[in-house]
Amino acid sequence: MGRDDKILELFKKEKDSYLSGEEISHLLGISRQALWKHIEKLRDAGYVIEAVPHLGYKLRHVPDKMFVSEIKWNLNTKILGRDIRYYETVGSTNNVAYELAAEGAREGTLVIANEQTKGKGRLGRSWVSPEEGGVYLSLILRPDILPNEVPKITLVAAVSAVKAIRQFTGLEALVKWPNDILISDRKAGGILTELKGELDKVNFVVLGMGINVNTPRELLPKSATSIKAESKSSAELSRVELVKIFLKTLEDEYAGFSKNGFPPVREALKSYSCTLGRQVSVTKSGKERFCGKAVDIDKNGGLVVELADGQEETFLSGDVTLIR
Ligand code: BT5
Repeated sequence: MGRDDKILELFKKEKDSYLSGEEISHLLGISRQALWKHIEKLRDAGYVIEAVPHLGYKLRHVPDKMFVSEIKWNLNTKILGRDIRYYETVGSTNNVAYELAAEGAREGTLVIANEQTKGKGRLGRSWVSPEEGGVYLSLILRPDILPNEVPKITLVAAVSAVKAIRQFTGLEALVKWPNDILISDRKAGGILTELKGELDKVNFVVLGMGINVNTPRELLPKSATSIKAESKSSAELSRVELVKIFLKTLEDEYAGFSKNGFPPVREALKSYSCTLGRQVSVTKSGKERFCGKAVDIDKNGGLVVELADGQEETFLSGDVTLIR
């Protein structure tokens, strides 16, 4: 935790009283002048910090910044987000998390950014990640599963994202198999799961998620939306709160998956799916195209599609377009 984060933590712990400059400097082991510089930096970031002579400082307003101390404040997870790396701007949080994981970072390490300049989608596609508006995060996981089961982690995350958005906003978010989060049939979020492993062993998984929270629609691709655009209120939503709810939800779902396996995830996925029962077109590896009706999610997380000739085809990966 950096000094700014420590100062914020002190303010929040003592939110009803003033903290003297002397006290804070002493607790942090820094000079009054250095403290003043930190206070100015926090003010520049949008924090309103009142300074009253003879009384000291008091925090009056907290902006929606995804600083480490903001996410950690009252976060009730045990593993996810206990170690957090925050970036104002980064290429891709997935790439940073991948490097950290390769260096041995522990399970649950969270990499989060205010903006991505090279946000990644699947298959070399890009993820539009403008500053302030969205959540761009990656988590390092070290699941005890085989590499061919890793796509199930994407589904665990998709269920968690939908549950978190519903809890946070009341909006009817749904999963478009396998990795899209839709609200009113428009894409509001996406998941990118990457792994390092050998044939029969997973070294680590990087679970990346992007959610458009306050992002103005004009900055997004045509078919996309944001939570704010779909909400009735014009108020800005707190990305920090959403992240905390998501981390807790994912931690519970991930623990459930590790303990009970895929069946409960499959049931949840089916109930939150906007794919089942619809006519779809599925593209495999960006090439072959299949059209039919999505009829089931099988026990491995695959999408079962009934083709025009009545045959069923199961897809373990692919891109789905909803036709009607
Ligand atoms: C995804 O890929 O949906 C996975 C997106 C994962 C993004 C997160 S952000 C944090 C972490 N770090 C990263 O670098 N990535 C992850 P895919 O299913 O391939 O969808 C990509 C397509 O979604 C694009 O080709 C666009 O059509 C569309 N798209 C791009 N940006 C979008 C956005 N912000 N909102 C909605 N749709 C978008």
